[in-house]
Amino acid sequence: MANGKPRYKTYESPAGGWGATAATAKVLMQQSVLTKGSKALLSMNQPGGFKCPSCAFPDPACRKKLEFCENGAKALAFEATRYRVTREFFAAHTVSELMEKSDHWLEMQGRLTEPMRYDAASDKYVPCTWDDAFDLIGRHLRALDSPHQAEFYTSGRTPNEAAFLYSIFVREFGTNNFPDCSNMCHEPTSRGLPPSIGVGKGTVVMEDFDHAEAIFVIGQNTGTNSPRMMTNLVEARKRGVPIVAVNPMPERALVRFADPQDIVQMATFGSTEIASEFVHIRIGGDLALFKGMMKVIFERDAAGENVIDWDFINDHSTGIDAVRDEVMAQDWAEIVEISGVSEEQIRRVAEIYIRSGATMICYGMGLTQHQEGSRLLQQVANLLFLRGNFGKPGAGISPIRGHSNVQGDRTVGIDERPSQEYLDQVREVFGFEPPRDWGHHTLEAVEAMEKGTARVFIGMGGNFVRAIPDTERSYQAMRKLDLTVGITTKLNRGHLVHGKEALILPVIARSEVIRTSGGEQFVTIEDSMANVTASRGVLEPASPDLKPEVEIVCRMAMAALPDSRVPWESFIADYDRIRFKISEVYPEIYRDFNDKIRYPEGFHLDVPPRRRDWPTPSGKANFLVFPGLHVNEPVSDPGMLRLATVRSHDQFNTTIYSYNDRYRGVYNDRMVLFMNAEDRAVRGLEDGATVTLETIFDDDVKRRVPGLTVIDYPMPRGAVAGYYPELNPLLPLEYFDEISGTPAAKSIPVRIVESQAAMHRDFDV
Ligand SMILES: Nc1nc2c(c(=O)[nH]1)N[C@H]1C(S)=C(S)[C@@H](COP(=O)(O)OP(=O)(O)OC[C@H]3O[C@@H](n4cnc5c(=O)[nH]c(N)nc54)[C@H](O)[C@@H]3O)O[C@H]1N2
Ligand SMILES: Nc1nc2c(c(=O)[nH]1)N[C@H]1C(S)=C(S)[C@@H](COP(=O)(O)OP(=O)(O)OC[C@H]3O[C@@H](n4cnc5c(=O)[nH]c(N)nc54)[C@H](O)[C@@H]3O)O[C@H]1N2
Ligand SMILES: [Mo]
Repeated sequence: MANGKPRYKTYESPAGGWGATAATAKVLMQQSVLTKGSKALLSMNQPGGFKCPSCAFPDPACRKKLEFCENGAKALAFEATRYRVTREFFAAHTVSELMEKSDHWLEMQGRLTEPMRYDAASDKYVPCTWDDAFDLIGRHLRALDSPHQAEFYTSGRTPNEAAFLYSIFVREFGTNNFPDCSNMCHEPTSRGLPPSIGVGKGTVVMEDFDHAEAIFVIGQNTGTNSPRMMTNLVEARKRGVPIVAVNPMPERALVRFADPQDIVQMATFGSTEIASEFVHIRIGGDLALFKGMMKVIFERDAAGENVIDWDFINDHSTGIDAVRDEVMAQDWAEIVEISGVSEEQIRRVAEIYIRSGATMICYGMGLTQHQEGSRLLQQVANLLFLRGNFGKPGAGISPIRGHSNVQGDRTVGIDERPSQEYLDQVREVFGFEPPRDWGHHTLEAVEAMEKGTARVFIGMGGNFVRAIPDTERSYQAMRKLDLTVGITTKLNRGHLVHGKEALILPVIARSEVIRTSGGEQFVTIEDSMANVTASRGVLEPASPDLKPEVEIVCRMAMAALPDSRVPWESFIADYDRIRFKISEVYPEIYRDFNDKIRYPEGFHLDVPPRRRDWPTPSGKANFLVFPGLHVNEPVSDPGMLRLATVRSHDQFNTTIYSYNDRYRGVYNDRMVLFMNAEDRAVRGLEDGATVTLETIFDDDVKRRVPGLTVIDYPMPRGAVAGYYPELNPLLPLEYFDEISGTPAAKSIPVRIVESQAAMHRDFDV
């Protein structure tokens, strides 16, 4: 539980500014790392230093100032914390006792210090040697009837070198079972965009912010989840570039922001208005908005206005006619009803788009986590095609990725559906025949656990059981396994919900020095805009008994594959050897990797659509039809509300830093439900009432979360929001985007089933 009384209060100041500076200092102090943390902050995102372990937004080599933000500092402070989880800690608590503790409490215990093995007799984790740990993993993996009985999860903080070796190890072992965090995140980008533009990545780079004439920020809480991007938005606004924010929540930083890195603005208490147009979209209303905008463009084109880039359309694209017919058939009344946006505003936003000679569309989980997230993104591409917004400065599509290396992990092989060409290349370079069939994504992995066909789960980072849907069911599935392994920096729920046998293997973190027999090593990561840079930790490892992720992968491989053809041992000492293999497997993008990575600013991986080169089957940019206006199946229940599960300002995914969400005015509470006052009133509820939410879904499972405090909040009618992961029990495992397998975590149909009058609480919203 939180310390202190829940408090709800509107945040009046601009986001960023002194509030962010104060918060940075406070978190460093709280983790008792003021001097150590401050020293490390000076190296974060600087050439020769390490990459921020928080989000995937690039850091420009050209900016001469400190490149970190409040939330990056938080991530670092919690990683560099003075607190330790030792063998004495485990001796003092059974796993059942630890299960009773909150996620926040677990996080606050600090860094893990040595490998631990679960002992069923005492229900405790007990110390074990690294040798014994690898031995146990090897034994379990070798005993399986089929390699497909193991699931190899990856979270996006894992650097390229470890992820690449992991992908080779698992394929030599014989499966493509690579559930990963991307499956719950930007998978609609990875699967939805290739049919449109030929790549599943964004097409913009940092410099594009300087040339954009309009920027859209859709379904993304920039000030919290990629705060360094605020600097780009502030600069663009100062140049007079219109910024259109599309969001059911009027996120504070997208309204007004003071840049903590801007000394003048800080000294004068100034701030910049960010969104020139705020589109208060209904949850899942974006498709209708995009269709409305396209309709305006097609109408005006038909009236003879020069609003479509016909040169681009004729030279580079195919399929516009079918899209035009479908869009023109949509009815304005329905577009307005489903989007929740007036026709007048849609026309205004379309006008901004039409007037701009170069538009960037940035988006986050507000677009991807819907039942048709992948096809929704194809409509974003359609909209961009109409004005030739690919392959020119200042224009393009910009998924804002989550984890700092989630994009890189996919590039170097963490992919449950690898291409045949890539597999041929693996065979060529490593001399074994990799498995050809698709493996499991995250939801399929859970299904295999439920059925009992999965026997072993290895988690390379992350907190699988808290990140996935249907919490209780997922816990049960996990507990059926023979072995669960958590390769990790911190203790989390994923280690407490475990198989019959279980291991916790603690790793050296991003900010820490990696020393091997070959000397000091660095790793590499790929950011959201396809820049690859080196990351070199500066702090001493939290304990002498930690191992780098690379070594852990190699030793798991050596234990599981005694007859391997891969020289695993050699990779442990010298990471250049791994990078050499990466350049062999990906000669086009990673040629001369070891040379290029030595440039202080790193290098950019080629993204063909930037050159108007389209690696699609048609060789063109494809306009794709997605009929209708619904990204989620309509639900006919008069009491239905659409629930978006979102992040607070003080969390990193399943890691809860505190119970506050400053910009949304919530303190000491995470069990809240943001709701429109009229939706509340028609249900006969008071502001501050406590309610139980229930999922509306056509199976027999009762999914309920009680104890949520209703807060009046400027949500559109019919839309509510609350926090992930607390609300994951409401998200059915079967409620996802078919194309990508991504859970529709932003649009869960729910109803209120029980309520209690408001308790006396400190309310001022
Ligand atoms: N500090 C911090 N940084 C992070 C993370 C973190 O937890 N903490 N997580 C990292 C990860 S892995 C990721 S993926 C990113 C996530 O970053 P975001 O994409 O910003 O993630 P969310 O907070 O889940 O919510 C996104 C936004 O979508 C809006 N939204 C909900 N439904 C809809 C809709 O139907 N339409 C539109 N247009 N908007 C909608 C919500 O109001 C919210 O503002 O951030 C990364 N960076
Ligand atoms: N309802 C709902 N569910 C969601 C989402 C949502 O918006 N709503 N978002 C989804 C998204 S976008 C994502 S990306 C997933 C996140 O899913 P995950 O990536 O699995 O979760 P994290 O909370 O980021 O993982 C945190 C853990 O990673 C470990 N860790 C931290 N640093 C390191 C490191 O350097 N090395 C190693 N080996 N381990 C490390 C620590 O033990 C820490 O506890 O959750 C998804 N689930
Ligand atoms: Mo994510």
